[in-house]
Amino acid sequence: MKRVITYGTFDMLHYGHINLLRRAKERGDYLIVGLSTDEFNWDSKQKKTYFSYEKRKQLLEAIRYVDLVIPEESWDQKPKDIELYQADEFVMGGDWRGKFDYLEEETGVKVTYLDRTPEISTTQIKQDLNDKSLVTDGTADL
Ligand code: C2G
Repeated sequence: MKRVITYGTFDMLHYGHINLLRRAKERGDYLIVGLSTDEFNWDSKQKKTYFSYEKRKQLLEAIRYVDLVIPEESWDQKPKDIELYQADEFVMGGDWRGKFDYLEEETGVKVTYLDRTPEISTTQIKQDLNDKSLVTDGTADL
């Protein structure tokens, strides 16, 4: 069984996240997701998530591509996780390209970066939701 591992915040889950998880799962048989805790997001990524860790975990566990969700509490837990969960491949979106190459030397895991899905991000969603011009008065133009 080929085991794949990836990490992220996955706040306000959208199709860019789903595309990443689907392609990560396609590279093996079992997908582990290291989900950033609320504390890690705030302390280490200065991110305030819309959904709490428990809600984000619930959403991820409902996705058919995801087999196990574990907490991501620090930047440097990856080698231990790779060992503990016997991951054969580590997958991240292309915005992280090069940042985790050290894992290959340190653990022997195969490191793969997949292209990001263009034009969608949690930040973009928040900006669009703040854009009043996108808000209709509820009367559809029939
Ligand atoms: N992603 C993507 N396409 C998008 C948006 C996100 O492929 N349009 C990918 C990211 O590249 C990442 C994953 O989806 O691989 C999760 O994205 P985030 O929730 O933004 O995760 P991030 O904040 O990058 O945290 O230790 C690693 C960090 O926890 C990654």
